[in-house]
Amino acid sequence: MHGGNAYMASAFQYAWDESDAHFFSDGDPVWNAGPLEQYPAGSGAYYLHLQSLNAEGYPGDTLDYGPFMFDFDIPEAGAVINGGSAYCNSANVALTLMCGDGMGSGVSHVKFSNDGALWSNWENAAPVMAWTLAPGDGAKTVHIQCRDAVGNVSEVAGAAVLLDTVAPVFTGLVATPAVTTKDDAVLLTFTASEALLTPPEVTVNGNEAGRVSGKDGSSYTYSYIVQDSQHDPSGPAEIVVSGHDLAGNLGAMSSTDALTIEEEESVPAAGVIGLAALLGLFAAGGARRLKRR
Ligand SMILES: [Ca+2]
Ligand SMILES: [Ca+2]
Repeated sequence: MHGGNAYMASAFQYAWDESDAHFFSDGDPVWNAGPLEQYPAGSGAYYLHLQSLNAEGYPGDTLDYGPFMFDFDIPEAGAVINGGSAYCNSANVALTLMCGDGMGSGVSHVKFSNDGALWSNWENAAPVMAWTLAPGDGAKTVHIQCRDAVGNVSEVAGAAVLLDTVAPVFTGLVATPAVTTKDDAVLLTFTASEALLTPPEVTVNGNEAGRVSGKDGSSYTYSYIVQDSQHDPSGPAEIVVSGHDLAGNLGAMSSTDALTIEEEESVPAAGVIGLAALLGLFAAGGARRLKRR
């Protein structure tokens, strides 16, 4: 039955699709001469399936070739600076790549620019990449472009950040009253040069003062109750104000000019007697008791 060239393939049925297996039927096209050229309908993984036919048209073995990867789609570029922070306090930043290529061949290379004109060389893409911003404080944009494994190049994307290398400055410290003694309430006012991450820390002779009011880049008011001579010795008090700006720069001011603490006056004995007498007057209502003193 299968004599002569019965086992020799004289033609192939073929199929070209995105499945890794194919069940041939009589309807599949036949290839018996010339090159077999196939084109993908779009990006994706494609397979070429062949089934040999002998001269009498009987099917033999099947062969599956593939996957052949096609990627016609450009990748998408993106990045955030220092984990997405709006501010940075150094020109040396970390770019977290947010590039994607969907089901394509994958992002393989990236390049960066500070001005959109002068670009770095293509570098192998990594999840986090180091970059140096253009010098000088202010708003910065890093331009990013990526390339997939077959060479499709993305549009240019941007990542923005505000570079701030200047620490906040605290000025205009005033203590009211400026001369105090134990148990006095002192109001401390000052001004911060810029917005702060959190309200500044204020200490008097190392003891914490409490915030009354004040916010972001404006005047602050703190209150402090003068403590005993162990905590607040007599003489100029050291007041320290410190705080971080939004970029994390720490600023601090120390002053011994604003507040003087005086030794607590010892209450004279006559004063005590006088007070007791006055209380006695109200308690007893009698002039005789007052007279007795
Ligand atoms: Ca692609
Ligand atoms: Ca600053």
